[in-house]
Amino acid sequence: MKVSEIRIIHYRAPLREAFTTSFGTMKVRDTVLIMVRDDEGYTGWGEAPVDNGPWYNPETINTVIHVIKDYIAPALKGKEIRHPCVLRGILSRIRGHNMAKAGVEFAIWDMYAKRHGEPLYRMIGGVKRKVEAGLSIGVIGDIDKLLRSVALGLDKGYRRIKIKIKPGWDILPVKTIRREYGDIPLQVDANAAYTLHDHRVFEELDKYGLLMIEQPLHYDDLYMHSILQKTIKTPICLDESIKNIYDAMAGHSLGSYKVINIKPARVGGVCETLAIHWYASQHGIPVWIGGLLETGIGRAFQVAVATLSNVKYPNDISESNRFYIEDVIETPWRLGKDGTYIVPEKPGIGVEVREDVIIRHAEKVLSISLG
Ligand code: OSB
Ligand code: MG
Repeated sequence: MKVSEIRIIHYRAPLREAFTTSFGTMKVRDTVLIMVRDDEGYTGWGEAPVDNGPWYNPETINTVIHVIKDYIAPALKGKEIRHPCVLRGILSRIRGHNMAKAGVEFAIWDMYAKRHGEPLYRMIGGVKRKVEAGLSIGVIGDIDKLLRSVALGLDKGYRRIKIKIKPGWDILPVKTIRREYGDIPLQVDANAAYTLHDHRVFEELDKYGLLMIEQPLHYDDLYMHSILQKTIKTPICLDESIKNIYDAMAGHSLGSYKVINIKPARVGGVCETLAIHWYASQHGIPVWIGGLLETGIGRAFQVAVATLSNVKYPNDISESNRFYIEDVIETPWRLGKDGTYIVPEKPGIGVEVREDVIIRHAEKVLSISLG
């Protein structure tokens, strides 16, 4: 197949509830949606779930639009794409910009699977028919509100609770949740808010039987994490620090982590996700799929990769209506009572994209013809 058109959409929708991490608060969701069309008229959708600034990773709305328009689109012009993973070769001159690459790769995967009349999860070797969801709760800063959110999450069936922590909001919330809700599956995510000087916080957190501590130290670090992991028994899970298979290999050799949170968009797409997933599988390292407040389109890719065999923990895949008043897909993601999503069996990502909703919330639409 050949890509004949790429449409880049800056999508902006208010969040139903603000989401606070150690690096900031998000009230409105700015993201980039991508549509591709091929020479036979098949289409596919993807999402580059960036933020409105370089907060979670270095990319922004404008860098994603710029890199797709000025580098990715020209590189695809006239190229025969036999399989979505040949994109890694075609785009290899472009260093970094994983989310821009992922957004386009996702759309090409959706289109490729539709051409083959197969659901995406089966085309990538997924084996699960249902995927488990966990809830990620932001830094709330109020114990009563936090406890209500935990109760609500457990009530909805989410299979584990993750709370965001930062200095000053770490031990007390964990201790209180343990006191009120006992031995529930619980983990914390620091989003790189600590240094090794804070080792006492981790020694204390180590007493609460957490499933894992996610990204405690610097977002690019592997070495300091390896030192911290030696001093605590709770597994360290890396998120920000693992941007590709090379980071995964280096971190494993150093002993920096025991679990990986793979966000397909962070690592540059489904193909890199597969590489990391199978590397981890061979080395006995469990993984799970992380999220970035994706719309229903991005969630569909999370669901597809969460069907892989070495995904061993619940994934950060929230229901559509948790963050969005109206999602961009026809059957919004809804959790079953058992805390799982049923994996769509329809071709491609298996959800219908609602262009009417997208147009209503589109800040900017750019259409590039490669014909
Ligand atoms: O570190 O996992 C993270 C959201 C925004 C930025 C970073 C992270 C998160 C989440 C994901 O915790 C929550 C979700 O998508 O449901
Ligand atoms: Mg994280």
